[in-house]
Amino acid sequence: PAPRTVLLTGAAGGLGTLMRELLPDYGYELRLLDLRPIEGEPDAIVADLADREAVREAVRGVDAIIHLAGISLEASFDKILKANIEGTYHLYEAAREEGVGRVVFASSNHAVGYTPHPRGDDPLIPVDVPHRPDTFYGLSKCFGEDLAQLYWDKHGLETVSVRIGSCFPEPTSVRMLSVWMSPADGARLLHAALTAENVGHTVVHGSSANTRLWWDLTSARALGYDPQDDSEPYAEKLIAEQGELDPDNPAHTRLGGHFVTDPPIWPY
Ligand code: NAI
Ligand code: 15L
Repeated sequence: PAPRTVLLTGAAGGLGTLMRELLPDYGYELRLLDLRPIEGEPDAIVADLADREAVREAVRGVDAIIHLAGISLEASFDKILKANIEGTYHLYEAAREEGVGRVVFASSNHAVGYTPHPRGDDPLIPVDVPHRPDTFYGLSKCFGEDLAQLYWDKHGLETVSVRIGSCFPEPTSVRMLSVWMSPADGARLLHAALTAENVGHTVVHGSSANTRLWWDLTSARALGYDPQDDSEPYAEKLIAEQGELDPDNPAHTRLGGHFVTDPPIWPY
């Protein structure tokens, strides 16, 4: 049966806030979890993914989990290790112990951020390119995807790993024209990932049907995702303000954008 009660981790964050508004329209009852309290949501669970007992209690009785919680940008290895690597492991252990059948994992383009994006007639980036993280942050998303594969193969716990491009109300850079996912398409994709049958562990690219798309949406569409939005109406203004992408700048030619060229965050 289609899931009804869904735990949304990271519910206080940018994407969590957007999805809290949009997902109830699909009939879901959301249970919210975040480190931070959420204004106007007194029932939200305030817990750290480091707290295994709290995480186990939070997953008890839900039909599925949308896992957005974690550090969403580059940070020191220690911080990434705790929040994204150990935190995601705790969540999967709790899901296994409580018999939750499906996780939708917020992976990221930064798991494969060093991948060059297509130019001219090059084919779109397929979903099975090798992991090529551009940061410790991206590396933690590689870990999450591999953890998802392990829990499917060993325990039969299904996951859709969504390598999200940029999900914000509007694209704000020329790069984002290629990887933007409108919030409405984000909700469509999460709904498809929650309801498609027999997903095992499936990796999908998460974006709208952008005119300047860099990656292949085939595996996302196979879940039933039918994106309705395109960043193109924003193109003229953004290009006038920022210029075209520079073919000699890796921050413009690699999928991960500036994550590829930003200085590392010390201490490691
Ligand atoms: P965000 O940083 O706004 O939200 C993340 C939330 O997770 C925060 O509210 C934070 O308090 C919570 N959190 C962090 N550590 C936690 C812990 N140890 N225990 C419990 N909660 C914790 O990030 P955003 O943009 O909402 O992204 C959500 C997820 O989607 C993240 O996993 C991010 O890596 C992923 N993602 C987002 C993209 C986007 O375009 N917004 C693109 C690619 C991936
Ligand atoms: C991400 O993974 C980040 O969480 C988000 O804040 C954006 O930076 C996005 O990628 C992006 O690549 O634009």
